[in-house]
Amino acid sequence: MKLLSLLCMMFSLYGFAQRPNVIYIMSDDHDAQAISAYDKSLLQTPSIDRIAREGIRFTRCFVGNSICSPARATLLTGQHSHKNGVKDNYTRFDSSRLTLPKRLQQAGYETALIGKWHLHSYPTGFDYWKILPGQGLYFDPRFINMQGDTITINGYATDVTTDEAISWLKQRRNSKPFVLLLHYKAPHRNFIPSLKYLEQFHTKTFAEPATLYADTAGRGSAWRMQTMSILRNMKLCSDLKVDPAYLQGDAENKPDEGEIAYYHATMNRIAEPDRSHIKAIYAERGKLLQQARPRGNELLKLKYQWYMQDYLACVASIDENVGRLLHYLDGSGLANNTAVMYTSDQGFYLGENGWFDKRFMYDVSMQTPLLMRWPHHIKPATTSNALVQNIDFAPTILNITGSPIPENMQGKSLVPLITGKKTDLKRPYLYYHYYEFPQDHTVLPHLGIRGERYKLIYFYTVKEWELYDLQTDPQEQKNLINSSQHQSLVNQLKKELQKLRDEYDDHEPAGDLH
Ligand code: SGN
Ligand code: CA
Repeated sequence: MKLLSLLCMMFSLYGFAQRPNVIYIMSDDHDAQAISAYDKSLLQTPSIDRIAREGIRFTRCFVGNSICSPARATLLTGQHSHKNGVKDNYTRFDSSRLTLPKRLQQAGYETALIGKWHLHSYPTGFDYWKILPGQGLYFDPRFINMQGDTITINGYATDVTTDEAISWLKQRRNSKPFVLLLHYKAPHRNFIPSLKYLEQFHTKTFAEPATLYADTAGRGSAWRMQTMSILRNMKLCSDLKVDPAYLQGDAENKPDEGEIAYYHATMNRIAEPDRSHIKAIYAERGKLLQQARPRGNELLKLKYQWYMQDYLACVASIDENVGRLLHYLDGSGLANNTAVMYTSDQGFYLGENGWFDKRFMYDVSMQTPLLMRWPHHIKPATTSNALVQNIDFAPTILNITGSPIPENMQGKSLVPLITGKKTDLKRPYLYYHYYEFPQDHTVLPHLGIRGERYKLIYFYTVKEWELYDLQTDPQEQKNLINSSQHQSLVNQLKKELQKLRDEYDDHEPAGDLH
């Protein structure tokens, strides 16, 4: 390995640099607000921030369908959901498609995928892969390897997934450049931190978002129907790990058998002595509930804090592991010629509107973090406010590797933005289409466009439109669709929406949208 690094360094010194490598890191449900490069109010993420400090941070990166499998299919194809066939989490990805990794292989790259996959078919186009089945497990995760065997690797998923990535990098023997997709399972629900970070976070108190206690009065059907409420839908036992023993005498909060079984199964995966320590911390939550019997907003107040403690502790593990990976790149001589991207499959509600989960076209869940470092190509500490979208990721990776971008990819390369050649992509509106209903949180299907200032949304199964002015109302609390001053804008935006539907060739629902 030492010899290999020495050779790499000699090649770059003498200008025989190989084509660049790319490491694409994608966490699951990691909201930008939980990255200190975006927002310092919740936690510090020094290692993820380092990518931005030495590279670029996108402040307006969005997805086209804010949910897991569709985002992953978009990464592979550079296409919106209606084109790549994966509109929801239950659809199998057609693995015979000519995807990003296959195109990279054709271009002479070595390709690898480690971590969450969630596309139901086996991965194709990767020289190496090791995936977490389904959503994956936090403790002692199971992986499916290329032989089709399911193996258990002891440890905490975020640590283990990073170990696997570093050992793949270490054992590489060929001289090809590589693209590695590293997909963390964390911080997906049910949020189960490692003891180290639970100990750090369980005593912290976090500022409440302004809309934590928002209610549904005066809101549209989709808002009223969603089941993303921390108060009503986040479960005490399975989500917040309150020991069911403490809830037995509380008729209103008594967990059902399924939840109790889930709680025990989850805890039993944690090896001792950590399990006992973790359970002791969570027992405190149970004791508090047993004594205080909080209801309504008082209960929400507690649930929100516990949610944040667990979610952010999961994020802290990711940050530590991103640090480990960057450190390995530094030490191995790979850092100089490797572009590193950090993103998530979409944003996530951290209590705004009283919610968790994603799905909605509102900015909280439509936005996704995007940070990139590529030494000698990206000026350190650059910020881009350009409207970019996850359909752009595949074209960007192809462009970095010097490979052609095929016609059927609907996104654009971000390389002109990251290298400072351009400041925007001449694409005034981004397209969005969400489908999955009623699973898992009864969010009605909708589509729409997002521009610099305005967002138009159409919940077509109930024929309800929404318009938001993101400049005066960034939290999207005031639907302006019936405002008389905005009617000509509404008509113009409807035309823009139709234009984008034609351009992207999306004809569902059929006919004109009224
Ligand atoms: C699970 C979660 C849901 C979540 C979906 C999809 N429930 O079903 O809250 O929306 O995954 O998530 S849980 O009780 O199992 O945590 S996604 O990231 O795969 O889209
Ligand atoms: Ca997700």
